[in-house]
Parts: sequence; C-alpha cells; structure tokens
Amino acid sequence: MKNADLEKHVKGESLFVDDIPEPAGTLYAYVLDSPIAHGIIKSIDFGDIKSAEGFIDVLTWHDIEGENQVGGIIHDEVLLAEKEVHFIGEPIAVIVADSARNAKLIAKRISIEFEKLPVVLDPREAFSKKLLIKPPVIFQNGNVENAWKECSFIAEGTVESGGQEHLYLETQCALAVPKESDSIKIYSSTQGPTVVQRTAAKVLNLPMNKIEVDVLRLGGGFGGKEDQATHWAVLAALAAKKTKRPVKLVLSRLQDLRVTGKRHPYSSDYKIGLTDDGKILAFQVTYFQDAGACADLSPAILERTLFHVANSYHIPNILATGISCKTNIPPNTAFRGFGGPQAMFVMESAIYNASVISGIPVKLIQKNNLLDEGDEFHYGQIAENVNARKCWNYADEIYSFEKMESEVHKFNEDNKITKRGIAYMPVCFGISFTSTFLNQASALIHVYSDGSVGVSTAAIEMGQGVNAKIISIVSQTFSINSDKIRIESTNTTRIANTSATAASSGADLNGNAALIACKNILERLKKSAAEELSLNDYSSISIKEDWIYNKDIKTDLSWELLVNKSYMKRINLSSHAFYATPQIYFDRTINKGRPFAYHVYGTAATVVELDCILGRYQVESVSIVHDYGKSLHHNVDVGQVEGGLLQGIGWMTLEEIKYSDSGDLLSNSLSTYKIPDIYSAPREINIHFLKNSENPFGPLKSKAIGEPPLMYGIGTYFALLNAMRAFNPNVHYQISAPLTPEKVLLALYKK
Ligand code: MTE
Ligand code: LUZ
Ligand code: MOS
Repeated sequence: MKNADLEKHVKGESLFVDDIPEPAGTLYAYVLDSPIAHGIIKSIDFGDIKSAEGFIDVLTWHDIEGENQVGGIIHDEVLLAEKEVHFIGEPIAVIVADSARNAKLIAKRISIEFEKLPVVLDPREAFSKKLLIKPPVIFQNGNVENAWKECSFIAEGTVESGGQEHLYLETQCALAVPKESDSIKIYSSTQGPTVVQRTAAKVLNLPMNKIEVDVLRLGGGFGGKEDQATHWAVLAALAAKKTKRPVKLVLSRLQDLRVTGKRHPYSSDYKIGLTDDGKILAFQVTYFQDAGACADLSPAILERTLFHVANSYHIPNILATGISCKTNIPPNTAFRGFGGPQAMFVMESAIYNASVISGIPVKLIQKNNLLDEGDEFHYGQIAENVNARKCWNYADEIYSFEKMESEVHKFNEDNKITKRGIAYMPVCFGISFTSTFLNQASALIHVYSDGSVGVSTAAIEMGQGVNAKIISIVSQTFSINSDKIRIESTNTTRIANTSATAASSGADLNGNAALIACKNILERLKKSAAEELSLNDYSSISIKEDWIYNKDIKTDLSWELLVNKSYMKRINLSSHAFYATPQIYFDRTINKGRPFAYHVYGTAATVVELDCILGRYQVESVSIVHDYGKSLHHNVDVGQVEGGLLQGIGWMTLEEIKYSDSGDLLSNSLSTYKIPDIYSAPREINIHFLKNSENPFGPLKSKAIGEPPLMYGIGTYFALLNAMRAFNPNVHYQISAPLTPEKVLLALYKK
C-alpha cells in the first residue's frame, strides 16, 4: 500500500519536465512580461538584441499564425499582448536563445513604452465601474423575502477571504519538440493535456492531430495547472514551430509567483435568518469574486461557489448572487475546492454571527440544520445517501465533543493569557465537474504476452496518488500482483479528448474507464481459460492472486501461462474503454438539475491555543471523521486528508497575498508569503473514516477525496475566534481571512 512513486521520489529518480534529457539543438525561451498593471503599448524597442550573445529569435503576437487566444470559457485572453496590457506579468514577447540565462539577459535589453491607464484592484470597485467578466448569476430556492418575517433572529455582515498561492514544487514548464510534417510533441506540466493540445492547435493554426501532448507527472498542481499550464506550453510550441528546433520554457519561482493566477479572493455580503430553536430559515448572499484581468476558469469557479452556498446544511430559502469582477491582477484560477471553500467560509461566518446575536451555540445551529436524506439542495438535486449527520455523530462518539469542550473550558479557567478555542466544521462537497460534458474519461489497457500490463488513462499524477489508485483497481479486477502493472504517461495520442484531472474526479472517471477495460479483457481471458480446460462455459472460471481457478479449484494455468496461450490463439489482449458519469445534468436557464453524481461528507473538530500577548497560536488538534466510501488506497486517502487540511489551515491563517497599489505582487517570495510548515501543522491530527460507506458511482465503491478535506481548515478560523473571545468577550472582530497573528493581536486590544 505504498504510493507508486514513493521510492523514485525519495531517490530523486522521478522525472519531471526539466529532467527530460534535452534533444540535440534544444533552445531556451524566456517570456518578457508586462511591468505595468494596465496600459497601452506605445512602442517596443528591441535595440541591438540580434547581436546579443546566444540570440536566436524573438516572437511577438505578430508571429502567431492562428488565433492569438487562450481563453477557454470566454475568449477574452490573448496569449501575447497586442495593444493593451491588463496585469503585471501579462506575456508580451518570447526571447529564444542558446541558454536560459542568455534568453533572460537579452530580455533586459528590450524596452517598452507604455501609456498608463487606471488600475482597479478591488472587486467591489470593479463592480461599481461595471467591469464584469460576465453578468451576475443567481441561484435561488424558496422565497427569502417571505421567510424573513418568520425569523426570530436575523444577522447580517460582510466576509472577506483572501487569495492563495498554489506553490506547486515544480514551476510551470514545457518542452516542445518539432516532429515530421509540421507536427509538434509537447511535454507539459499540465493537469489538462487536451486543453494544451486544443489551444496549441488553435494558436499555431494546426489540426489537433498534429499536436501530441505528453505528461509523465507533475510536481504538484492543486488547480494551478488546470488552465494555466497552457500558456507556457503553447509559447514553447510557437517558438519550436518558428525556429524548427526543440524549445524549453521553465518559469523561475519568482516569475511563476508574479505572473500566474491564484485562488480567488472574495468579498461577500450575507443575511441569515433563524427561528428561536436555531433552524436556519433563510440565507441571502452576494459574492464579489476577484477574477483578475481575464475570465480563465472564473465563471465555473463562481458557479461552484453558488452550488456550495449552504455547505452541509439544508436551508429552505436561499437567494445567492455571484458577481465575477474584473481587476488588474493576473487572472485567478482553479485552486483545490474551486470556489467551494469561499462559499463555505461565508456560511460558517453567518452561523457564527447568528450565534452571537441569538445566544444559540454555533454547534447547535450546525447540528440542527445538517442535511438529511431526501432534502432538496437549492439547485434542485435531491440528497441521497447523505452521510452528514453520520459523520457528525460518529465524530462526537469517538472524540466526545463534550469532553473536548470541557477540557478547553478548564484550560481557559486555569490560564489567563493563553486561551484555547474549539470549533466544528461539517463539510459537504459535490463530486462531478459542474460542466456536465467534462465528466467523461477513457482508458487503454494492454496485457503484454509476458503477462505484464500497461495502463493509459487521462489521469494526471500530481502527487495525489491517482496512479496508485488505478493500479489498485487493475490489480483487484484482474487479481494480479500490482508489480505487474505499469501506469504509462498521459498522452493525447493514446487517450484523446481528456478532461483535466480536476474536480477531485480523476480516480473516479479514469478509474471507472480502467475498470471497464479490465473487465473486457478479463472476459476474453476467462473464455480462453475455459477452452484450455475443455469447459463449455467460463462462468466457473476465476482468477485469484495470479492463478486461474475452476470452481474454486486451482488449475495448472498461471496468469502468465493463460496470457501467453491466449496470445498464441490470437485473442485480443488490449481494450480501450470509455466512461461517462450517468444521471447527471444541469439546466442553466433555471439553475436546477442533478449536477453531482454524489457528495462527500465529513466533520472536523479543531482546538487551538492562542498566546494573547504575542498573538501567536498553535493548532492543538484537528479530529476528523471523513467519508471516503470504500477506499481504493487507505494511505493515499489519509495523505490527501492531511494535505488538504494543512492547505486549508494555511489559507485561513497564514497565507496572505498582497499587491501594491500599482498591482505589483508584494508577497512574491517565501520570505513574504508564509505557507504552513511543520511548526504550523496541528500538534495532533486524528482521522477516522466513516464505516460501512459505499458509493455506487465510484470505482469499486470508492469516493473522491482530493478537494473536500481542505475545507476542514475553515474550522481553525472559528476556533481562533473563540480563543480570542475567551480572552476578551467583547473583542471587536471583522471576519476577514487569513487571520494572521498580527490581525489577532490588533483585534484583541482594539478599543
Ligand atoms: N494532492 C497533491 N499531492 N498534489 C496536488 O496537486 N491537487 C488537488 C488534490 N490533491 C493535488 C493533490 C486537487 S486541486 C485536485 S482537483 C485533486 O487532487 C485531483 O486529483 P484527483 O482527481 O485524482 O483526486
Ligand atoms: N474544474 C472544472 C473544477 O472545470 N469544473 C469543476 O466543476 C471543478 N470543480 C472542482 C475543481 N475543478
Ligand atoms: Mo483541482 S482545483 O480541481 O485542480
């Protein structure tokens, strides 16, 4: 039960794009990007670069033979700036040289004259100036206006949540190699090989069958390479096509931080109404999403925000408005949770303030309103196989909330300047791409004549262990040892029309496709075995641990022997299979449907300790019950819960993205942008999985796991707020994440 890559990673033997041996004649590209956040390009002076050491070529938008366009959902993003620039970091020219160093040095000799235009950095300001990515989107059910009249308590407020840097270890990079007849092979660090292929074809004016994209693995993606690996791959391909030589483009960490998009900051207004016994009757919310300068995936992310308005609760009256605002920062993009965390943070903030106003404990409001079987989500889906209450109750049973609370209470009575706080965080996350058409995948499986197996799918391995899960599926289905199974690179010539590995559905979609392919081959092998054993039908044949059984009696056939005999009989030992998630649909004219195959549930209880003199804090413990269905790989799933939690804690407490007034990223290094390290990790992480949970939509009854655990981190915010209020019950607070130590300190002593 080890992650398939573990040993290679530890020995440093795993290959990433920058490790691929470079073909002879490889050139190196450097991207010259905009130093200003908004303006008109008046002129570009290339000076004497042609005589510079190592100079090979320079490309601008004039060198694009196809369309200068990389926008996927909305066609509003040029690959190379033409007349106007809209954010610091917008690519303007590509310098190609004999070394990466020379390419960068040459770029310094180019000077650009701009006419500056006004810079907008605040989403609400953008909204007031009508700078929108698209018209606002509304999701609603019931009638909030009628419901307010029935409410005993109404709370209103504003919630801010900040951006988040992906900080994948491997920066954005690509290697493009020209092949025969104008075709190009691109090695890219992307979550979406087909997005790269399609965009390269469009920009280079080639049919898609002349672009081959190959991905071995990523050094992390976290959503940052769902859409934004494309630019660099296409730029490398453009340069390779023009120079007719291989071109490599690797962003430095600084450039990667400066020019790529991050999690979307949100600024939101809410109003929540409760009955006296703490039932949430109505919730109204407006989200101002800071999209940055172009759409990228923002509309889809905003939509997922609107799906997750109510987190894990059933609220009969909801009116939610999402507004995607255009500002002059790099286009923000997918990040683990994809707009869901932003919605859930607002929901939990609303409950917190409703509790302050009503005196009803947060825990009671949460528990009273958890989703139940048969409840209708505000987007029309009926909740089935709901595990919200099961996770909550099981967590209460094994961790004892009351005991945890009394320990916190006792600690606070015994200590004057350090205080503890506890908070609960239930999570409900919808699984499936909300754009229904993306929920498809295929697999190509070869059983070679020696019995070894090669598996290709659309899944991209980025550290999340999808390869280990697919190996587990193939190994269980064939009942052969996992060391016979090899996962191939993800390649668009083997697997076409791939959806990005995203939306936590990589293992679901590709695993299901692999399962079908295995079953196809298995059936042929069983028929072949029946023939070998002179049986009339193959229903009594089974394979167990690399050996063939008839009526549970061991035969003389091993897996290898059966495979070889089948090959000699000219039986097809390969299968290409396709999977599309059944039953899902969504009608955007009314924003109702059944967008998700199923939901993932869980509950976390978080205890923090706060030093009220220094403002420093420590997460003491996070105790989780998570619903992973019937796990494909327990250790991988534990790793995903821990990693997601840490990333969520970072977003809520430490990671602060700052731009200057002119739109320059100030938090542009690891000394100014703090991510969680071993010292900021919880002292104790307890993870229990819900028992007896099976998921009819997951391969071998498993559930997706990648994104949902990030949202357990939201509990940390409210645990901290409770610790602050234990020190100073009248503490003046404004809900604004991240709750950094300096913000804590300022709030504690504000008069
Ligand atoms: N885990 C690691 N180690 N590295 C990653 O880049 N990405 C996350 C999550 N876990 C990521 C990760 C995100 S954003 C998603 S959508 C899922 O993994 C994608 O993989 P899956 O669909 O196979 O779960
Ligand atoms: N990407 C996407 C996603 O295109 N659609 C989604 O619904 C989604 N959800 C989570 C993460 N990425
Ligand atoms: Mo994950 S944000 O779906 O790549």
